[in-house]
Amino acid sequence: MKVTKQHIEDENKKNISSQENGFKFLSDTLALKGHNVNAILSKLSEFQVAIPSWALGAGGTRFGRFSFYGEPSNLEQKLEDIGILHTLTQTAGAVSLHIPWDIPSDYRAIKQQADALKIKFDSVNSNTFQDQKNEKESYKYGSLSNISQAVRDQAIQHNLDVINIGNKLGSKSLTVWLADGSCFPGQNNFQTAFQNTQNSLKDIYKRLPEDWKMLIEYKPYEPNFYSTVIQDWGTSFMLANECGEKAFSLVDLGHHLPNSNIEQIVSILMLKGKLGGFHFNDSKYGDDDLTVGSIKPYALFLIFNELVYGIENNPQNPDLAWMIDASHNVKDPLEDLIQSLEAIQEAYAKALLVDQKALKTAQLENDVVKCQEILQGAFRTDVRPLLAAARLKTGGAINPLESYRNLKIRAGLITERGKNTVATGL
Ligand code: LRH
Ligand code: MN
Ligand code: MN
Repeated sequence: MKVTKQHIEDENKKNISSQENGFKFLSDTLALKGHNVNAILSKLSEFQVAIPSWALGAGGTRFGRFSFYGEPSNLEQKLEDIGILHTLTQTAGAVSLHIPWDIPSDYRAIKQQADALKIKFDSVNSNTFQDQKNEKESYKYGSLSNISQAVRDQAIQHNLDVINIGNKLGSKSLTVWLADGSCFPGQNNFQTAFQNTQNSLKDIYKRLPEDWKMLIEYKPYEPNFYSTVIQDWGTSFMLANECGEKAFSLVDLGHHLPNSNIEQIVSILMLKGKLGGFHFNDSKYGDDDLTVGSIKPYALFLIFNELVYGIENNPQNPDLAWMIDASHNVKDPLEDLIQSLEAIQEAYAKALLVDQKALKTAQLENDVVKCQEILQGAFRTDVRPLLAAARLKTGGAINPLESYRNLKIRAGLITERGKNTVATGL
């Protein structure tokens, strides 16, 4: 299934006049307020988010999984799906692989396919939270933190293998998320588990290629329900500092206890030059992996406000690896990802509209009301014509979701792949 230039042009003809009207009104209004609309459009076009190879099939819970027809069943088909997303949205120019779920069988062919679709290989993710076929040791009681040196060695070697795979594809970072922890008080010695993890991460870090980064993800609970070794940003930050200057924290929006002030975490990590990557999703209760912006769009905007501030003011912080880490049980995964990409661009565009100079002045005057007005003024702006204009500039669809449906892409995928497909991964 391929979305052609012609498809998009035909689709865009249907929406072009309302887009032009909406864009003219918005860009005139923004220009009057002193915004450089072209600069905003360029920033939106440049902002590319990696699609995780595991989010293209229908997700599930431990209570069941309801498959979605026409799901990709191998890496080639997953790249095809990301190609469709990227052609429509012009925002999904990267893929993030989870190993061993998506090991390429033919590296040259996969690279060629990705190049043709203009998809880069972003961070590679290791997996020591599941036991793999033919492996000697089990991760039941932890991986990098395990009390057994043999288990730790196996987990370290897996991470080195993942780096090696990523290297062949052009990836430049390794993302480590550990499920390690304990289910009951007394099960683990906190200090031993932490020290083992630190030593194991340092062993991996020592073998990281010169131009690579290591991104350390944290999460307070699940699958362990009493303690998690890398439970929060502070722990991840400590470990990154211990490893060295190429190690960073990775923030996954769903990996916080309810009501955590994520924007403040983002801000301070950037100040310290230690924010390396980002997993987008939304959450109501925990690590729900819901569509980005579907539950707390204002929080997402505030997070982007800090990201924009950090990108402008914190040269000590490197470029970030952006990825969507969402999945859903009841939606077409591609439609879900289109919604997430739109929500990310929307929050980014709104954050770019924050008048940072006026905000600083209002802060210096302790004008609390004005500070709030400045942020909410940007948040309340309907920026959708800006997003569509940015997409149009590079050949994308004015309305990706509508075009996805009009072009009957899912039906095409079902015809090609059949009804009873099962995606690999979670
Ligand atoms: C853990 C996580 C991590 C994994 C992915 C599958 O909850 O967010 O990023 O690699 O989910
Ligand atoms: Mn994640
Ligand atoms: Mn998660």
